[in-house]
Amino acid sequence: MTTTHDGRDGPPQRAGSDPTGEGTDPPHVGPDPQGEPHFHPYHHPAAGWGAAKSVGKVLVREGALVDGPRAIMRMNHENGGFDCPGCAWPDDTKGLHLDICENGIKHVTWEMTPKRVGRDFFAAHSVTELSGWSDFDLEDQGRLTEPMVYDPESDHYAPVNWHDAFETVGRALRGLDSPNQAAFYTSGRLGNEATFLYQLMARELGTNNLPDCSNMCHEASGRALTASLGTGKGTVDLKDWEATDALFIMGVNAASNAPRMLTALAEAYRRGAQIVHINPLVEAAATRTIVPHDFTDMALLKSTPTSTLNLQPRIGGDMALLRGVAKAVLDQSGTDPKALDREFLDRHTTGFDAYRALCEETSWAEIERQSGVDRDDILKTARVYRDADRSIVSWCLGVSQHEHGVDTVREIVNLLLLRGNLGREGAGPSPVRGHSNVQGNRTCGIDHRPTETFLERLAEACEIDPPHEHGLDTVGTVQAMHRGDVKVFVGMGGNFALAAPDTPYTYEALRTCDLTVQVSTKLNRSHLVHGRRALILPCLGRTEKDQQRHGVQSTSVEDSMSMVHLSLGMKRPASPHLLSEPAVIAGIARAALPDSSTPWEWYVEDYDRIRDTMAQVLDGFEDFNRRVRLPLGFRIKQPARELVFLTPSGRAEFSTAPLPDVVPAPGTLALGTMRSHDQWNTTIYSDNDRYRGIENLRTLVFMNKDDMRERGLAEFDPVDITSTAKDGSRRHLDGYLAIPYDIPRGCAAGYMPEMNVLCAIGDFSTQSDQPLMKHVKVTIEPAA
Ligand SMILES: Nc1nc2c(c(=O)[nH]1)N[C@H]1C(S)=C(S)[C@@H](COP(=O)(O)OP(=O)(O)OC[C@H]3O[C@@H](n4cnc5c(=O)[nH]c(N)nc54)[C@H](O)[C@@H]3O)O[C@H]1N2
Ligand SMILES: Nc1nc2c(c(=O)[nH]1)N[C@H]1C(S)=C(S)[C@@H](COP(=O)(O)OP(=O)(O)OC[C@H]3O[C@@H](n4cnc5c(=O)[nH]c(N)nc54)[C@H](O)[C@@H]3O)O[C@H]1N2
Ligand SMILES: [Mo]
Repeated sequence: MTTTHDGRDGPPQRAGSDPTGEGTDPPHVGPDPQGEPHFHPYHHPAAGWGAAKSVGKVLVREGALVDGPRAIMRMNHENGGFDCPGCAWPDDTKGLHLDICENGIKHVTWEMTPKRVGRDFFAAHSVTELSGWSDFDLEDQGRLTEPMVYDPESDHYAPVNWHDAFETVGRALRGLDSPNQAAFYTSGRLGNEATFLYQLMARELGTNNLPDCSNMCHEASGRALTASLGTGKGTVDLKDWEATDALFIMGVNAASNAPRMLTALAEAYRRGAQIVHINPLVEAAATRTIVPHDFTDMALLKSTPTSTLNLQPRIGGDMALLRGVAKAVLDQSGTDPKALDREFLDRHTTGFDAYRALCEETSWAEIERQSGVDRDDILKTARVYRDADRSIVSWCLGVSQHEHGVDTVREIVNLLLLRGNLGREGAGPSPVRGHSNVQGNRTCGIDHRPTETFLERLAEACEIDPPHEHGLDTVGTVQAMHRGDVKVFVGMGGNFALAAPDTPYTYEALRTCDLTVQVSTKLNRSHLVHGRRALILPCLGRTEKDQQRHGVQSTSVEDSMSMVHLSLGMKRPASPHLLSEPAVIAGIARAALPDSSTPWEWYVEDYDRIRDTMAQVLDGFEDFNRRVRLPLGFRIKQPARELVFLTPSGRAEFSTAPLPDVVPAPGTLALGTMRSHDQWNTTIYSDNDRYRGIENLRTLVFMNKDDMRERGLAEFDPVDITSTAKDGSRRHLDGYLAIPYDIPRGCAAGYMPEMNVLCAIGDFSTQSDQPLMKHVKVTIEPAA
């Protein structure tokens, strides 16, 4: 790739990039490579000194050597710190003071950078020019400092005061023919209090158009758990992880994306628990780790295994694999009555006989073919499951982002039910959520399909008349914008342009809008791919002090295991012109709803007031203000954990879905899109993927060596990738480099968000409406 650089104005312009921003070239996401691409399979333990070294580099690069370590010591404290804005893994139950990880540190430092994007920057660079920069370069400019409005005459963003910015949004919203012409996106970082105000604003306006990142993430898990158990969340907490006999870890790259899970895995191994990893790739968490906060281990380079068995199903093969395990357990129950928990099945479940019959009918040949795993290995897994008194199944996107994601999560529950692995210590389903507060967002009302009970309570407590018609999710919003049906888009955090599927289509959709509003901390692609009018509204990050009329405010968040606790920022804000997210929402709400009787400004003076209202509306938030101030916060009651099932039958319901056909057609491959180690969704820290042995390369595709040989490909050979959508349309990424990798035949993998170019907008699951980001049907050929 050729680059030119005049040495003055920031990052180089790339000959291959698209400076008009109008074309459909794949986005250039990562930084300029720092050298030749390298691939050396990684053989070291996860975390440990490799992680420590990487942290050191980030601290130096961001110039945060003084503040970084100080902030890190305040992160995830049981009292008075801020919640790590990284992943949603829960804090240590013992209130451990150094339960931190490499990627959490990168995340915090990223927010605390001393670099700034001010009005001079926008005056110097037009939007057209910035459109040619990589996403890395955009975010690397630092923190946004004041509200900016797009000026089409000059093609530059220009400063605007908050009052006028709010009035611009207010006027646009007031001018719509219907409130359903607006959509309000949430990225999972938003705190609970802001979340509540945000959904209140949307519903007071009259729409349930509340798309969120969870529509691309764990929508399937929520729907499946609701159907099977009556509530859409996992039932276990970290204490259960500490007590369990067997952990089944499916479809998650924990060492990169939930690194604090490594501590739990090492601890489980040391006490003799079985740990089975189910993943087409043997990820670093499925090998061994050096626990980062265990100073002796660090000093002695002492690593602990984090796996007792690894299975590599084909992409999409999990459901068949689970069915096989269930079939084996049921077979065994013929001679071994203890294989099943009969009493549990009789008292708490329904549909067992039909499920048993279905397992009996499903042949081993079909199970082996669809899962891509040998019968022997499935039997081995079944033995682990049978021998454990208490089992936990944990999963993430490798399970959820599929056509049959809901059926697969329900199959996980089916398996757990067979041995009564629910409602007791050390047992149950445990989804690993993504963003730090994505679960809290849903709990606090970000839901395009709200329940009637929720709406009734909201109506009563807030004296509004909320709409009952379901709203748009993420894909629905993109399609509606594209048709011209949604004209105002508000992004409360996140990077919608790049995170959503079908990049060129999503770009067109955003460009069709009358107004796009992005509430953000850093410059990103969604500011450059904008509507006819556009605003950038910069806000406080989680590490920063949120001073309001009644003093410094804290916000609450909910982790993957339903623990709600306070987060208190302590850093001086990146700029005196930043507003908190609740204040931004209140400003928009007042401008859009001038006669609203909701006390928007009064709420923002003191977040306790928001919490008092939330306590009236949300189940499990009774006495919110007191309980959230307990040292570790509180756990939201999960009825299924108490064996109370809010299902139609009042019992846990077995599902009996047929196995889907996931075997790729001859000549095609199933491609999964995923994160590298050095990125946070659309935020890229470097071109390296340490645990997969990759340096200086993001435009790659991991392939099985036999699939490569069949196509005449050698390591680093350039390839063209073509996806075929359900509707037959084709999409391309050219010039990617093939990397031979330990992945089952017929499977391939590469990085999001670049590969969203291959994901057709219409290719979402009919069960969950989730885009099929882990199962893209592709052909891969030597580059033309
Ligand atoms: N550092 C860091 N942490 C993060 C994030 C980040 O970008 N960076 N993102 C956050 C967010 S929003 C989320 S949702 C989570 C995502 O966390 P992950 O779910 O770990 O995300 P991915 O990188 O998409 O990795 C998917 C994993 O599933 C596997 N997989 C792919 N297809 C299949 C399949 O068919 N079956 C099985 N069993 N496995 C499969 C892949 O090999 C890979 O290990 O992480 C959160 N934490
Ligand atoms: N192909 C493919 N696509 C995917 C996925 C995949 O696996 N494959 N995964 C999907 C998933 S699971 C997710 S969650 C989405 C992620 O989608 P998003 O959540 O939309 O994207 P992020 O990259 O996390 O958003 C980063 C931006 O958030 C802003 N930001 C950071 N901190 C704050 C804050 O405190 N407040 C505010 N207001 N803004 C802040 C910054 O401006 C930053 O640029 O991507 C989805 N897209
Ligand atoms: Mo996510």
